[in-house]
Amino acid sequence: MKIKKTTLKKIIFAAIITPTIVLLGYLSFSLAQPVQSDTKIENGIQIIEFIAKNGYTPNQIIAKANIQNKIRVITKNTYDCSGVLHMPLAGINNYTLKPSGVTEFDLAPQKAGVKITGSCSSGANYIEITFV
Ligand SMILES: [Cu+2]
Repeated sequence: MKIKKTTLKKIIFAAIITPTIVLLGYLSFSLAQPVQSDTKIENGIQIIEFIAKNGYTPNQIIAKANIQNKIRVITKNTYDCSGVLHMPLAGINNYTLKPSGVTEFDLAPQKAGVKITGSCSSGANYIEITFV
């Protein structure tokens, strides 16, 4: 049996293009799936962690919406003004952190799109938590 050249071209085309489309479709689906965040989950609670020393590191955090949170602030010989944290939407009002150690604050689940910002006592250092 003789296969026409055009038929052969169609077969090759289909053999290459079809898997490519399937692969691209799968990739876009899998990339769209889980929400990317900078946080970790411990015992079902989202931990939003940053370091306070000469500012806040990181100072932009993506967190998951609709889950109970804990804001965890780590200090390491922090004697500058970032040791006083002001984050009113999280109920933290000019809170003086211990100079070294871990301080945790409970934070209720937040809706997607909410941004909680914070600053040091002088307002020079900034941190932003975005819920997605
Ligand atoms: Cu400051």
